[in-house]
Amino acid sequence: MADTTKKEGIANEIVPIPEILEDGMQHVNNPVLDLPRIEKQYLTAVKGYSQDRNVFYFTDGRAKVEVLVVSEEIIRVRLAPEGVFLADFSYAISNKPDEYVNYLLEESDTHYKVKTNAVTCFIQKDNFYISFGSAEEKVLNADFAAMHWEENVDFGGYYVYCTKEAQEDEVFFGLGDKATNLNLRGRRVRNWNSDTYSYAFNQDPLYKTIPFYIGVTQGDAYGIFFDNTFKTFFDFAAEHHDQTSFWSEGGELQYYYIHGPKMIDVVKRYHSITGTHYMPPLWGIGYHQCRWSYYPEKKVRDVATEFRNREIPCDALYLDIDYMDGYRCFTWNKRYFPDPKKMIADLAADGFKTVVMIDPGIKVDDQYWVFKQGKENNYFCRRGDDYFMEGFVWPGRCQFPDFTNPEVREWWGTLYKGLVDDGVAGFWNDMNEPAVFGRGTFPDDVRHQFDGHRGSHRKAHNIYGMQMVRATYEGLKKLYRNKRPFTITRAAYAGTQRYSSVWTGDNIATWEHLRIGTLQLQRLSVSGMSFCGTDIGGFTGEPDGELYTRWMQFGVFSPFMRVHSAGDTRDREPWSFGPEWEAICKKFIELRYKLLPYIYSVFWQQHKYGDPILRPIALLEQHIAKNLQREEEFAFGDHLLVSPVLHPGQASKIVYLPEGTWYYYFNNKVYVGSQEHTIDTPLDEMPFFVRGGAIIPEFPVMQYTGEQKIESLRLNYYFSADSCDSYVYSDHGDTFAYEQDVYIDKHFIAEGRNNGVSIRQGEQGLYTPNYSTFDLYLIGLPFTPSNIIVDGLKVESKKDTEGLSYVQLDRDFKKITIQ
Ligand code: MIG
Repeated sequence: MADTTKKEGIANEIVPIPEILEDGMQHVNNPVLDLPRIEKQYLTAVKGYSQDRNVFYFTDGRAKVEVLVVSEEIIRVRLAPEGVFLADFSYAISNKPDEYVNYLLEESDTHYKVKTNAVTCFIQKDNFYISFGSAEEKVLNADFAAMHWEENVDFGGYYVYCTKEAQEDEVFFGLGDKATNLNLRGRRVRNWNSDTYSYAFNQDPLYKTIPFYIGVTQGDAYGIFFDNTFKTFFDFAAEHHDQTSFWSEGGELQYYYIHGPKMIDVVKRYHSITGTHYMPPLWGIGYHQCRWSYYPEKKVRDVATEFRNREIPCDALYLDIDYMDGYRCFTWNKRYFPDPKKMIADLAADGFKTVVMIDPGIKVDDQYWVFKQGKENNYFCRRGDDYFMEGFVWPGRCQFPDFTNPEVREWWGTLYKGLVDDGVAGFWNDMNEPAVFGRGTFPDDVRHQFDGHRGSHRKAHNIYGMQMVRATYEGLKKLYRNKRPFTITRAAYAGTQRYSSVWTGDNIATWEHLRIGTLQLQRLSVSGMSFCGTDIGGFTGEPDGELYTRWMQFGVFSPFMRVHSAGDTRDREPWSFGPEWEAICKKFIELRYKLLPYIYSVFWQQHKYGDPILRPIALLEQHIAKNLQREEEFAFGDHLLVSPVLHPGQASKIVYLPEGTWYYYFNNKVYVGSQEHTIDTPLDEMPFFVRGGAIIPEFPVMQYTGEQKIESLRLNYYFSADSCDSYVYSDHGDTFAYEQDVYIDKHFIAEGRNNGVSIRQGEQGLYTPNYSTFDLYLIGLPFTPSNIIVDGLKVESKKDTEGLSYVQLDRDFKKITIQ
């Protein structure tokens, strides 16, 4: 694939310097700006190499390239233009290279090849082009030009560039939070965390930076993670149909090639280096009600009472900035909340957790303990000339902790103690792009400690929010002792999943934004941020009952399910739009609660194995070209597939179902996969399907998680003449004991035939579940069962209060056969 004749083309190409890309993704032909052009420098021919265990260094005489074997499937490349590498430090990476990997170096006349059991990395001798492929040397990703750089006259260092071939059929996914189509081909995007109130379709950048993409060509997928915290840019065959480039305003050209060829494996392997989500507390995946802001106390109590009176399940109520005293973090407004401890305790007794907001801006006020401590200890960020970085945010004049300093993070973690003692169960970190009124964010000259690798805000901007929520999470972990914290952040960098869930910021109450939300969450999920949600109903503007309700339906299948809205909007509780809409919202929130044991098991798959929670059709069927373009259908975990309704008045919609058989959830009608179907979409239903062969655990409807003890866990088996694996996970629900194997992951292998079904059970983990039996419901059997054998003994089915038959099984059964 690498073609040496192409190099001249690149050298003459007009490559816009990054500044003129400020117009974002809708960038069309660049105006030719009258700016001095600086010659780019390219790697030349390989002159030699050296090896140090799993690291290879290649040189062209001056520049050096490091090729590091991270694992059988992952290879990292770094460029040092002058032969000196920067310190090997990353906030994104959580795991060290695997030292047990098998690899070797092969040399031919034209190439060096670094080979593992899965990947071949080719380094072409005459031009230093680097490419990657399978062990069988099928190339998947190849340089279009040698890695290059350009002296950065503005602030020293280099702009660094990597240009790769883009294949004719290639499509691109990932990049975290981009409000655009799933396939990024033809797009130019950049990463610079930004507070983007009321953002529009295609607006870029937004709040988060995840410089990781997945390419799929000829049905094979690979990933590239460009671990660089400076402002980064990606061009996916936009400027040139046959090239994909990524570059940065500073830092090192350092990227990971992540082998597939299955897209889901690329995502899992990306997680293997950047970490997965920790298990959320069970209540964290229930339904959450938020707004800007619920106050005073009476209002909060009224909302809670309404939920319980109307029997609409809810696990958490949020307090936005107005709970604070003059927007001072870690304080209470005693006029609105005279006795917060009592209020929180009363809410807790009624099954509500309280979540509160914390911002990074600390009010400049010598009477305020947080400011005093920060000032005394020199914890606030300073400008290049040593003056403090000051800016206006909600509290007025503020200074900002340098979360890139480990000592500051430690301190920040302790500040939560008071609120934790008051009973607050979760924390929401906002404005951490960082956002500053008027000027947007910090000026570039602000200095950061960067865990000892000092740098300006250019380097630290994109990880500021991540380090804030990291400080929050790590502090809470100590304060709650063995209890799991619950955190949400708006800004993020790759790896933030280790510390928090995320939401997509200030969206708008429009149908278009409902659609954008479905794209954002699918994209976040394949970019390593599976625990994500939108402001259900839209943050700004006013939804009508129909939009609110359709969004709630999508919300059931959002990993994080929270209604939220701006301060100047009308009421947004599930009952705010009248009884007709309330009934449907209630039905769907109840559906979330029924599905909780399934959803929780999917979170376990994410935590333990790195599986993305939401899976676009492209990820399920990457070998079918047409499916790479589908955006509306997606899977939630292994077995559920949905296609949210995205238009007002929509009576039906065409839904593509992947291979297999699928049960329409609301009436158990069976549809054959690998084709499109027209599905009716009455207001109180949505296209929601269960995979034939699956076993889906179900809870009874509760008003909040843990309200009732489950004696017998319901399992719904959806027949298929096939074999299918299902997992049902449980643990304490709120402790870290799962890290010591105190959990139980039940594994069911169901095998269907036209005249019989058998289900075998296996398990992993040491936890004794609360339930002692299973109630197994058999859906869609093509025969009438006459003989049920459990571990060699014949049993009779039972009838429930609705007259439906089920089989009760000991939770430790080994095998059941139904004929
Ligand atoms: O300047 O705290 O995105 O969820 O309600 C606005 C008030 C600050 C922005 C967040 C939004 C939150 C709001 N915040």
